Amino acid sequence: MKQDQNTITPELRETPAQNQRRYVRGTLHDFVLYLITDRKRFSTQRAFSVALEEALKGGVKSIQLREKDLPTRELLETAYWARQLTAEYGARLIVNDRVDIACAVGADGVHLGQKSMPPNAVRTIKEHDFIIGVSTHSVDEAVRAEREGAEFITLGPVYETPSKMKYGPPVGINMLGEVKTKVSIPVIAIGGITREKVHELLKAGADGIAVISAILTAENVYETTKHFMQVPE
Ligand code: TZP
Repeated sequence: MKQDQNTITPELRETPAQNQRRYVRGTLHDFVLYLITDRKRFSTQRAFSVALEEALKGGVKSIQLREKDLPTRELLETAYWARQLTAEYGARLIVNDRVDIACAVGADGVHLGQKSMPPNAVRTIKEHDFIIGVSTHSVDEAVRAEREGAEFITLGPVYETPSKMKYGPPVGINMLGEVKTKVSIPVIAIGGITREKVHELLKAGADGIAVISAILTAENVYETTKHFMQVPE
């Protein structure tokens, strides 16, 4: 597929050798912009649904369903719905933490936390065609996630987030650079990311960015998503 010159693609930022190693499976291209859900930012289910669909129309190719407080049955319902919606747009659906829900709805993978099952244990349940990402907050966690079989990691919060208490203090952009020298799986920056930060994150070596508020609370989710998919001038 011919790529737009201004589109964030790993190829534009990596040497061919690195590129071959990291993106050999192709699927991880979809994580250059990784949208994470938070239905509580919306007053109605309908508004939540419209926002996700606008983001998909705007070009996002991977969505993590992260609705940690939902009881299992409701989460399952939501995951079926999210699976259908993402499939309509040819996008990946990754379920936060719940390997069982991910398997039940035919999600593309799971995103594990530091207290979740380790990736190698998940792999014994789903051997093939199942992407495993891990949230990390330090160099040690990043290295361990890779050693345990993560296919990509998120690292953050890189910047201050409005809900600092929930996600911890910012790790800073320098840690991103350091992690990049220690792991060879893709590193997706997360936490407090706005469109203006994308350029410096890519320069620091991020293979992608993960976002909640900058997209989900945007006035125009469709245009904002499209804008995120373009490298700043
Ligand atoms: N993990 C680290 S920061 C964060 C998560 C889930 C939240 C990111 O949200 P936002 O609104 O993009 O800063």
